[in-house]
Amino acid sequence: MREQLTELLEQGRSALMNADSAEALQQARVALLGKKGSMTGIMKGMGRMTAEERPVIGALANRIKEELETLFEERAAFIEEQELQRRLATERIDVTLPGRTRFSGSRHPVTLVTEEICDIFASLGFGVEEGPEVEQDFYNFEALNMPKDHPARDMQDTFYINDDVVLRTHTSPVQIRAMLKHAPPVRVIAPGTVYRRDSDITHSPMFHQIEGFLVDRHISFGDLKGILTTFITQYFGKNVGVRFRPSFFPFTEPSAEVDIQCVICGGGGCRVCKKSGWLEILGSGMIDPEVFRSVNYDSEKYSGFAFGMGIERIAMLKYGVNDLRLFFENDVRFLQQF
Ligand code: 2NL
Repeated sequence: MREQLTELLEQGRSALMNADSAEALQQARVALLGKKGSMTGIMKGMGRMTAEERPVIGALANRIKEELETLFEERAAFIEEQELQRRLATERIDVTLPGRTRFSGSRHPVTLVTEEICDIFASLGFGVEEGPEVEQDFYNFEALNMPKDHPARDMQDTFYINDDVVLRTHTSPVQIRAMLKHAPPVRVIAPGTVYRRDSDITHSPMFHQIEGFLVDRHISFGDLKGILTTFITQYFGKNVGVRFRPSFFPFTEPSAEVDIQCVICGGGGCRVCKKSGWLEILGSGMIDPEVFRSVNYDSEKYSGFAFGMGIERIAMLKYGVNDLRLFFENDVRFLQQF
């Protein structure tokens, strides 16, 4: 066995030293020292040895094993170094190559306008609130002075989930929830996605709105005009003309629609303003006492105003977009411009 072991050392040394790749070296190591390798084969003979011989041969086998392991490590380091030198000699990095262009995303114009408008109202002390898009009849209609037989609840306009659940048709239900949550004084702005059964060139079944309201003691129509005029001059510029026109909403009395001087023609009359010189951008009014009754606000003690606007419409005016459908097609050539 002694001879077998020294023979193994010699064979092993030349096998390891002749290996010229990491794979060949690993194979040689397994053949020598692996579970089914030569060393294991030789050691099976240990059983036939005398008690005196066994420790001597055992010690020799261990030394040879260590020697082979050391040879393996040295050869592995050598092969690795050789491979590194080969790559350094043959590979080149061309530092003049142009970098890879990455496309960075940009915010959707509807998101941009929503953020800008919320920022202005936040600076006026309004808190931003959100709520569910699938809404109960009570919050979307009933609490807003639109009882079951009200024409605005027509199946023509509303997506019904069932008799009592709808896709919200405006963000007013968020405000009803805010009133039920907070006692006056309170001012809240509610941006979000809304749904109506309407689809043609100028109507999308899914669009976006911002509504807001303010309730406190002694709030008058003058406060409504002041806050909305401040918002408009901040958003469209301080020289833009503003006018308030009488209107009607079930949830406000009195109500007013708000126009700005046409941002396209400056008031002279063009296609966008249909020759009138004015563009409608907001609906508003003093909150109806019926709404206060639904949310347990005391209308003897408190008054307030509310308003709403369509975001896509504002975005079209602000950025000169002439087709509503561009907002929903998500063509990057359109979106990249913002
Ligand atoms: C429009 C008109 C408006 C409101 C929305 C409102 C909400 C509550 C109570 C009273 Cl909780 N009013 N919202 C009031 C007037 C007009 O929106 O043209 N929107 C696009």
